[in-house]
Amino acid sequence: MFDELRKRISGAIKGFIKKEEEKPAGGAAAGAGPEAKRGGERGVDINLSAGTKIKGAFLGEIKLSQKDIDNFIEDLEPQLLQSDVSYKAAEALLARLREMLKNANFKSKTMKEDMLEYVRRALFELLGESKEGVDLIGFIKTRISSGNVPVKILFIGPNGTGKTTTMGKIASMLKQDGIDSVFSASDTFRAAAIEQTEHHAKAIGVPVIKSSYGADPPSIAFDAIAYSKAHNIPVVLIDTAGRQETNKNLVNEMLKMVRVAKPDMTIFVGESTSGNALANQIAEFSAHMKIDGIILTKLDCDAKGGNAISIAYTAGIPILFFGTGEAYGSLKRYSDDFVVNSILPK
Ligand SMILES: Nc1nc2c(ncn2[C@@H]2O[C@H](COP(=O)(O)OP(=O)(O)O)[C@@H](O)[C@H]2O)c(=O)[nH]1
Ligand SMILES: [Mg+2]
Repeated sequence: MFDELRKRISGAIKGFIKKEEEKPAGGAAAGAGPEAKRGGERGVDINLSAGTKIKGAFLGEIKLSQKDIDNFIEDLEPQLLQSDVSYKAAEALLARLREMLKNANFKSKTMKEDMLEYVRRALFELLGESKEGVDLIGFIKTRISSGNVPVKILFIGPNGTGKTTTMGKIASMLKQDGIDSVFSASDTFRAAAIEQTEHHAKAIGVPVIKSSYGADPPSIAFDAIAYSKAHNIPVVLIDTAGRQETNKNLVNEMLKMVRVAKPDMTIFVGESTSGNALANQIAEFSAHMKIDGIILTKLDCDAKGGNAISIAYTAGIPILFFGTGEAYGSLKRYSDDFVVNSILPK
């Protein structure tokens, strides 16, 4: 989880500091001239070259020259891109970092830790701009206490991303808070999908409304909603079939589902491991229907981790949860803190 991103960011910082330390003294003397003076109103604007580093060590404070900042940003950018951070998110992050570094004073002893702290701050700033997601469980509780039930949640997304499993995780989470739900086994397309939904329903202890393979998915959702009303079950969780690509049939089926079930919330379930394809999938789905939130699954299998940042920053749709394993308990509510501290723990 985020391992590659963490390693690559730390590696870029270490490499940058090491490179600067290894600069030959001769080159340093030349570099110390104009670079050292640039923007030097504080008197400690020092190019991190060997000659000026003595001054830096002496003064105990280092200010990076423009050239040093440029070098570092150039080192860092490909590392971010290779960890699945999208170009747009990487550019935005680096622009913030660049501004921060311009005004930064470093202690020579804690240079590495200080640099890491600046990257953390830039990440917090970037994620702070992304759209804040609703607290799904809180939303459901508010609806229940105002008697506005059933609350209908629709799960959509490509094949195999974890829709059914995630639906189970949400049901389990609700159950822990004493809230009942009913499943609509509306994936009538994929082999064994109905049995899989029944398996989860049994394990969690919730009813499931099902039909046969090939049956009309919205009509099953319709029945599940009727069942919830008849049995006083406040939440209906509606599964759907995914396809590897969105196609016209699937879109029509989805639109019919939205018309019939009138979901209160439509959640896109996507795999964080699917790299740059994920942003396209989200864009394709949201071209046809309103997506209220994203659940990013398989973060535990995602060695790179950059997609969490890309999607949070770029999609314009909030991430509600991360799936971090196959167990029902492995659903982590999204927070900027969780992302930044998982990438770069303090
Ligand atoms: N490691 C891991 N596996 C997951 C996660 N979410 C789902 N899965 C697994 O992904 C596979 C496909 O999940 P499924 O719910 O059937 O996907 P669906 O086709 O979208 O309904 C199953 O083996 C799940 O156990 C997750 O967060 N982490
Ligand atoms: Mg499924």
